[in-house]
Amino acid sequence: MFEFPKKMLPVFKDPAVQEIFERDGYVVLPFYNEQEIKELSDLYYELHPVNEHGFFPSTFSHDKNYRQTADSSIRKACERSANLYLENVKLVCGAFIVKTPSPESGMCVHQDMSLLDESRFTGINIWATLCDLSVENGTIFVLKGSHRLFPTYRGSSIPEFFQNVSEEIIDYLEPVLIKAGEAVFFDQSIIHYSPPNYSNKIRIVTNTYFTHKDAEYRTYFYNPELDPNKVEAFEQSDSFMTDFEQFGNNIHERPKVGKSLGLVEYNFPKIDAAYLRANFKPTNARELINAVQREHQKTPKGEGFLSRLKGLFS
Ligand SMILES: O=C(O)CCC(=O)C(=O)O
Repeated sequence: MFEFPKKMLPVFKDPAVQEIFERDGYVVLPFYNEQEIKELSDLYYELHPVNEHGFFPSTFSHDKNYRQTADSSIRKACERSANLYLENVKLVCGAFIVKTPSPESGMCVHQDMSLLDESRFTGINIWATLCDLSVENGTIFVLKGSHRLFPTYRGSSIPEFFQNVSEEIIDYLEPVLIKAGEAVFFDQSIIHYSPPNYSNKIRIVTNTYFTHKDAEYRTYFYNPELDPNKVEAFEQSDSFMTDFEQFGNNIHERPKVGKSLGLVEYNFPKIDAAYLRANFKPTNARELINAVQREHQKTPKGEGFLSRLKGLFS
């Protein structure tokens, strides 16, 4: 089992921003200017596969050209602001994350998969929006401070420490209500969630993953039959995120790429509802989400509604 570093290697130039990030697991900053927003929106409409629906990150696309062009163009568009705020980092992967209007476009309560040795390094997403975000169009919600509850190995084969209380966690989340051009920089180990896009417009954000310049990629896989108390570590290349073909596919299987570094001990932490009550203050997240859902049921918008309407007239 590993421990978090006593002191995170700083990546923000401004110590005050670094402090907020370390304390809360996220920080909101202005990011894209109007021209960058326009260029990225145009690029999305030029590139995106027509059959996308629901929740769709470009990293899940089977179209390698889409994945790679989105990656290089988004990383380039990020450079101006990244240079303003960050130091000693590498921007590893850029992607579009799109939610078409649909009740199926939500993303469950989760932490992102481990991509590094987190005893030394921190993986950070710059989740930057091209449109104003609201609870209605499916903004992100975070569990403030949850990035430091337990050191974890994360991947689709590894049980999550909060899996028995995923639903209850919603009562403690904070919505991140950011405007077009703003970004939330969040630690990949923070617990987060985003409800469906119940508006009548597509929601497009970009996500750019970065880390300290010296970090190397690691992923982790759990096969209890091999050893119930250990996970297998893999060394991966920096192009892992754009080249990995198993994302939207056979993600639960042992990675077909990377070099196995062998088995490492893991204590599989677990929390319950009492733990949440003792450590977090309830918020109005569920009320906000339910209000949008009730409104949608009264006056549905988006794909599900349109296809039902078409069904009535065809
Ligand atoms: O884009 C969203 O709504 C959620 C993104 C997310 O949860 C993720 O990238 O891990």
